[in-house]
Amino acid sequence: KYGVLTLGDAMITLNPEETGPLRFVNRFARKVGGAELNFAIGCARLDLRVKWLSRLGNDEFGRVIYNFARGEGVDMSDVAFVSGYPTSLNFKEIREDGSGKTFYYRHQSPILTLSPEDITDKMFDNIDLVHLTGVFLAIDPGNIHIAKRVMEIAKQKDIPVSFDPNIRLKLWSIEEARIVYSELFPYVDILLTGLDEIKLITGSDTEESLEEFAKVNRIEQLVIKDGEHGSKLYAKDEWHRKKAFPVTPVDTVGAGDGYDAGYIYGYLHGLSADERLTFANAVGAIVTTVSGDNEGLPYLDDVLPFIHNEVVIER
Ligand code: KDG
Repeated sequence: KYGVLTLGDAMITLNPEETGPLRFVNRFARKVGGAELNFAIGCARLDLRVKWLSRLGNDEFGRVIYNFARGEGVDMSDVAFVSGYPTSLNFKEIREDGSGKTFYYRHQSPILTLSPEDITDKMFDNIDLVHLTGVFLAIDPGNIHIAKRVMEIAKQKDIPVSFDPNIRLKLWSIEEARIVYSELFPYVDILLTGLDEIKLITGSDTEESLEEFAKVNRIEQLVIKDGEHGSKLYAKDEWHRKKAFPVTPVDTVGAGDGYDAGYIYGYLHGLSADERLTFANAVGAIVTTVSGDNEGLPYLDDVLPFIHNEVVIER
């Protein structure tokens, strides 16, 4: 099995039991979220080995997240509980079309206690790819030093690095984000980004400017996600495009993380560029059909029948 390392903050997600503006919602289901943890769960369900490096509050909610992730088969050996930093919370709003918004209570996140010295060489043993996202970077200005250390060790060991900017403008400004991203892009081999995000970052989303951006930053694979319109990849001077699968979304939060897991699965298993896009599109689409940030992530056995539109009979 291929091994993946990721790191980031997780939180208790309060998923609304009814759609509409948050201020009118009275009932919530207690779930678990966090971009990098969603990604890790996505990888585990696709039968990859995955280690999620993090810190959790030494509290009841920290235990919920720990047990949940462990139950999903995520390697939790580099997760520690810290006192004095409550586990983060996220109240979600879901609109009638399945689109979501997040309301964070994560100003004192336990991951603030993580420092570059906590990153050791040993964590990279048997790792075939490292994946980071911009959510981790947005939480604290100092996190860039941790991200850089992770990416530098990965480079030394010849481990490819994937990155999803995952812009969260509730956590930092686009100006702050741009500075941090520009320092990290040169380390990135595979960039997985939303079309709207890359426009925010570079100021343009024309294919010409994206090609230039990929060349300047030596990004080997530039993957552009565009939700219901599908996704495309620029690699080796060529564009590949794949349409999205038609689904009726109930909750789109976490679809991008699922997409990333699907793409990385395809990359590690040597799928062709077109097959990678199709596989990742399928994983992202399936995620949107289930309520919750990661509940809808498919198992490996679910993806191919979905792609080929096979009816699975269960009785
Ligand atoms: O990508 C989905 C995540 O964003 C969600 O699970 C939690 O908002 C979240 C975050 O910042 O990680």
